[in-house]
Amino acid sequence: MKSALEAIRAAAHEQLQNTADLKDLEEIRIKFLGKKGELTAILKQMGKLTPEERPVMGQLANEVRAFIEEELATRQKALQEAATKEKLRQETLDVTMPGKTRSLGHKHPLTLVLDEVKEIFIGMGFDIVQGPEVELDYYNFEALNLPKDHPARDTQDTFYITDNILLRTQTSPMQVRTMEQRKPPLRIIAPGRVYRSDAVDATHSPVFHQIEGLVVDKGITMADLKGCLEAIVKRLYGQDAVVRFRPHHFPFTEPSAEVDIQCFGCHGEGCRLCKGEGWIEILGCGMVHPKVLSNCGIDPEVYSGFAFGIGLERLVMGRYSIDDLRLFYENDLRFLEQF
Ligand code: 2NM
Repeated sequence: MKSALEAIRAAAHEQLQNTADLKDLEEIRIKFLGKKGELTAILKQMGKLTPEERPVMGQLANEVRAFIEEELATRQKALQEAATKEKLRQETLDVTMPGKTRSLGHKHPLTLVLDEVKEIFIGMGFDIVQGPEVELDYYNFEALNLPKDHPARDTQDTFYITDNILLRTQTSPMQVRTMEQRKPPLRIIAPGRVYRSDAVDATHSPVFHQIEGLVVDKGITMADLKGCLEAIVKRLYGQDAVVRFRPHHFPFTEPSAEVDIQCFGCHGEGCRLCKGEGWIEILGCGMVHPKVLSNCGIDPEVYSGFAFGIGLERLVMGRYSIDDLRLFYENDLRFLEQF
């Protein structure tokens, strides 16, 4: 029995040295110390020993058990440490590695200039209003003094959805809606997308952007219109921009005018940029027609106002010397990245 116990001790020792993981270790524990294990099997034979041999063997068996338990514990600790170390090694973060840089997007040139225009108007006390692109015929035409037979209502230019629903051809329907809802004094601009049934070329698109403005109060005159618009034009094109007002006609304003700036290419001499004119048209404006005011519930005997419309694309094209409007809508990064 003594040699059997010694053999168990030697076998356990050798197998423990070769364990690769904690699972092996548990198998070895069961094999030697478990209920059906080798040591237990030997101890069951103790009854066959003489009374003199029994305590000696008992002690030896206890020694072997203690030896195996201690080696198991030592081995377990070593394996656990190795496992932790390996886990840490795998999870190591190299904080000196270069990061993955993301390229930052930026605003579209139309948005860039629109934001600037909004800031100028906000600084002058204007509110920004926005509203539907799908409009009623009433707001887009009728209320603006464009009766059913008016040439500007031509179905060739307007995208109709039904007889009285259409895609707005200007943002002035928002001026009408605002006049219906608020009382003067009013100072608003309505920027946004508008639609006209035009074929695409370098200067036309079926979708483009307008910034329309409206001021209504007691005692507003043509002098207010001229002063306000001249100030705005100089903020947009520079303080030495030369501005002129030229008589024009719009159904919703009376009198009406167009505003030109002297060509910055030739200073009025005439060149390719201004098509030999010396002047470049930049906006339309006028005193709000009394019929428009009364259509919106504002008494034209008490109040007067002026209104204007600026084409955003043309403004941006002038600002950055862009000669083809299609560039704004094609989303070619080689173009967009320049702003
Ligand atoms: C323009 C030119 C002149 C205009 C008029 C109005 C309203 F609603 F007050 F009558 N809004 N916008 C207007 C006037 C627009 O665009 C070239």
